[in-house]
Amino acid sequence: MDQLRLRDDRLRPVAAKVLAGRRLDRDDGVVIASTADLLGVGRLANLVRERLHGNRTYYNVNRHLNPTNVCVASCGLCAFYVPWKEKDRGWTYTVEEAVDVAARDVDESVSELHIVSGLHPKLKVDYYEELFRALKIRFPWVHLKALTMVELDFLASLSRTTVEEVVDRLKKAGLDSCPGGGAEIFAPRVREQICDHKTSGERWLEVASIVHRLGLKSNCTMLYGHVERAEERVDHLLALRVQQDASGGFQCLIPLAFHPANTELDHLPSTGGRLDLQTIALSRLMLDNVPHLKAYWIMLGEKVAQVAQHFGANDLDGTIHDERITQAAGGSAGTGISRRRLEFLIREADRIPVLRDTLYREIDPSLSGGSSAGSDVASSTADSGPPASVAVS
Ligand code: V47
Repeated sequence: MDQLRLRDDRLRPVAAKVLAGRRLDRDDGVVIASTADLLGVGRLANLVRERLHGNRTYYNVNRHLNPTNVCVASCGLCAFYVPWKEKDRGWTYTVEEAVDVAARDVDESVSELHIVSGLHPKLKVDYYEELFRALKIRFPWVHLKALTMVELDFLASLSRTTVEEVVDRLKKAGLDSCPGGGAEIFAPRVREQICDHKTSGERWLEVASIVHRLGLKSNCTMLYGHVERAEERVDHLLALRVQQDASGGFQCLIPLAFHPANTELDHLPSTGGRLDLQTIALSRLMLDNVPHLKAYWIMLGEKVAQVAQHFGANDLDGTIHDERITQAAGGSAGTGISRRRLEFLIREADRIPVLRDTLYREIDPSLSGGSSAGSDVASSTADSGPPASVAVS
């Protein structure tokens, strides 16, 4: 206990539970979320992180693909969508166009396509079936991590069928797992202000349970740093924990730092490093049954994402070519980074880089080929220093 050098006495009973491997409760979470002792909670979260993953930090080689940004939901938090009545300002790819866009950055080194769209009122389940089939034909080695719980729910009602039927059909077409977006903060008070017309928190969790029951893994997220209170962050994590106890399919939590630019909430400030790190630590400590925690460098910035590796995170996500959601909201970290740069960031943070696939299976880097998207766009430079990020396509 002394080694933890806690400066807030309220953290002592929390630390006793963490040291004994016992589950934390809501009151513990509120203390962790509200204490001024950032380094104390960081040490506690790091203890759990090292218990689970030692000195390893995972990363992957991936590309994002957004078949459309046209969306009927009009969420206040989002700068990415174009409303249906202004659809000509946005994009909606045909299946062929979507495959061509993906092909710009997919080679043998890319193990994952992260595919999310707006809620487009004309793109039913058959569009995504066709898209996934076409992507699997063109890139058979690539894992398709596609469609949030919100999109699956929307597709089911648009196609006048059930989520079970949608998932079953999409699995047959090539869907391999689902990303964690759309969870935001489950509290109705918050959803009314940031994503009024979107799937409720309760329904998000129910759809996740269906996805897990049908044999797919998924991720989960928490969007913080807008109008939510500390207690609502804790309750969000506890709701995910209850769901994970029941259905067990979450592989990873990604705390997402809110970016206000170009959204209806642009009067709010961006998050600071303190809230970022304290939220990573809170997440690691409360969500004791989800194995992995991503520090999403696109939203945190490279440097905070590095420090986060000592506050509970054990993953940096990926090379992330062509990310558009954060870019639309004023993200300044850019998108698209080389594998070499990611490895540099991890080593410089005193962790050991481990290349993984979407399901957290280790990949031998020497067997992962490729040139453009993942590995070595910038490593052909003669110097041995860290290569710069690759420009947005
Ligand atoms: O669902 C939208 C959030 C999510 C903003 O599963 C915003 O591996 C910040 O879910 N500022 C998309 N966030 C990102 C996401 C994700 C990212 C990386 C990995 C995985 C995974 C999932 O981003 C949205 C929403 O929650 N978002 N607008 C914004 N202005």
